[in-house]
Amino acid sequence: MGREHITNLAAIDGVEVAVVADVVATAALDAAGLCNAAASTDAFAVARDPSLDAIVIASPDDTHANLTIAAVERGAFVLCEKPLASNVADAERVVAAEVAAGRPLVQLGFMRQYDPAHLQVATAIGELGAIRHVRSAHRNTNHQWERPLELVFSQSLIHDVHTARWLMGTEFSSVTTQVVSGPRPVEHVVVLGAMADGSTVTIEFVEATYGYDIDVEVTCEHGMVTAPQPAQPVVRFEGAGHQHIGDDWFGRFTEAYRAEAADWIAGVRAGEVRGPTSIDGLAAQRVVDAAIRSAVSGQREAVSPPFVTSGRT
Ligand code: ISE
Repeated sequence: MGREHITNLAAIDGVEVAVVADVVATAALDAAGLCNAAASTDAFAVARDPSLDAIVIASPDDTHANLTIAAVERGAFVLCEKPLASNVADAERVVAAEVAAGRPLVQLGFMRQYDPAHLQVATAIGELGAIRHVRSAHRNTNHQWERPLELVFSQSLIHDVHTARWLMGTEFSSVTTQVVSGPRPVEHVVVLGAMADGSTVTIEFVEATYGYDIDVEVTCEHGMVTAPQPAQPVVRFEGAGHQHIGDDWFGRFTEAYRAEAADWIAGVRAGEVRGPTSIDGLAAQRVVDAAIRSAVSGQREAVSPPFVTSGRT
């Protein structure tokens, strides 16, 4: 993920990727070589370096919160990959550090908000009256390792939670989770969300074997919208027609990652955060927390209300 950000940022006029940090020295050198940057094995020193205007955090999930706090405490802008933290308490610490810094500094990598297909849905629903239901289907490429439910939620389903909050403009009030196990502990997850305004959400997750495939559909008072698949040629060959789907998020969200980088930089230059915020990260983390509790309890679980501090919600 770090290499994706380096490549996209280095292609923007006037942006210099100055230092790349990785605890593995050869990986740091290798990635730094993509953009003639310096290499470091000390990410905290880089986050605290006052000569750097802005920091991208694409390290392992459980380091996101402390690295973000280190950068925010010295007033640096941050683009942090999702999740904001690996638990609600740490996500709250990040928001508290940002509030103490006195202004929004953190953008969270919920890149679907920049995906042309998702943006077309957001525009189309504007004409169709109140939103009644969002369905987000996340078919992930089969991972090499077996992820426990907590990681499936914090790495994958958290995107769908953000999609629903962003498109619907309302918060989750409760969630009910059903998990299907097979050869792997988590094969299939379904989450039913009740939203504060009475609308509903279903999120479906599968560790698919055939490719990386994301669908979103929104049912409104006067109509329904589904996201188009990215345009691909239909190749007719040996008696069949084929259309490439892709097998990871880099392919599916290429445009989204580029647009995210460009918007983040434009925000940094203007001294503001334009994309998804730390509050979005915390809100999504709270939904994930309740959904995991529901998987364990077998009950519908309430989602804690949105964080409110100094007028920011
Ligand atoms: C992965 O970690 C990601 O970051 C992708 O955005 C997500 O769609 C995928 O499910 C995760 O495994």
